[in-house]
Amino acid sequence: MHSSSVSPASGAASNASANDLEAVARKGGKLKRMAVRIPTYMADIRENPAWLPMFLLARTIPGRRAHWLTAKKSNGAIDNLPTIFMGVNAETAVDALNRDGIFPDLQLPADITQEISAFGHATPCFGNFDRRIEFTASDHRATEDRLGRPILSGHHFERALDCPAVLTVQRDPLLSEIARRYLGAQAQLITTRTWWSFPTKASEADRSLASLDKYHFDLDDWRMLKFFFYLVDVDQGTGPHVFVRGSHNKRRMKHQLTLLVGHPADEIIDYYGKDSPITLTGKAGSGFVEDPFGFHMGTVATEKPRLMMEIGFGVSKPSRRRFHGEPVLR
Ligand SMILES: O=C(O)CCC(=O)C(=O)O
Repeated sequence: MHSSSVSPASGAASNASANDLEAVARKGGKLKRMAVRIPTYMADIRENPAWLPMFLLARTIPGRRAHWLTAKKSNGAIDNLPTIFMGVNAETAVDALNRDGIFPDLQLPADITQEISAFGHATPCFGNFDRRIEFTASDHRATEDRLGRPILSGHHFERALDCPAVLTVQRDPLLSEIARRYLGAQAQLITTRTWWSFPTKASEADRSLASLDKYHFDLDDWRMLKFFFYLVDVDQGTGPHVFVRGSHNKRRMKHQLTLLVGHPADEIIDYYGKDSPITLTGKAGSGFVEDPFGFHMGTVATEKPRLMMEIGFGVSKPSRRRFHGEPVLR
């Protein structure tokens, strides 16, 4: 996996009225971003009322530290079981996670990559999280033309589990071992998803639902770890993932005391430093693991679609719907 430092443009306005306009646009954007997520949040509270205190407190450093004290030490029971990830040392990965919030050196075997990639190309996905928009990736443009609207993402939802190679990765002991060493022995699988991100001109609301083009952190559980794998070659034109090193255990007070999880690039760069964001590019099969409390984002693909898989671990009972990355739409 290649990682390079980036300094996303922050777009400084040159006079007062431009500043005012930018402030109004930001406010409108914030409201839209919150609005698209509200139905999902309400469904989460109904399914599991314990989600609400997590959602309010896990964004604060004292709240997180207190919860981290409940982590039980992994008993090593699954250490050294056979894994498809040859040559990866769990301790090295966990050291990098503790230090930077990310370990960028995972690699799927070629046959597994090939199988998941073939599955992702052949299996119909759901556009913009909407189960009424079903198409195969090769029909993306035709589907946009037919519907007369941009389609930014295509999720396979529960269909991902029909692919045996996805299950092989999901159940690999090395991933569980890294999760147990980092999150504690309570670590359990909470997500498995495969999805496309397509090059298109998407609305603010669609980009927000797809977690694209805005630094944010995830609040689906008190402590989380996400393994991501690219299933096509990903370069600058394929919407690479970006992670802000060191942002997993340090947070500006302003960002702890707001309900928003997304924040403007300039605020992130000012606080964590211009060299802290890394852009992750790599061949099909390359992967990385990150603590998603650290600021991160996908970027919108400009040239080629990206196919990606996520295997996520947390410490609380998983939500059935979130397991495959499905939000509730209005
Ligand atoms: O698409 C990506 O690279 C980012 C996904 C993301 O931000 C998330 O899962 O929270």
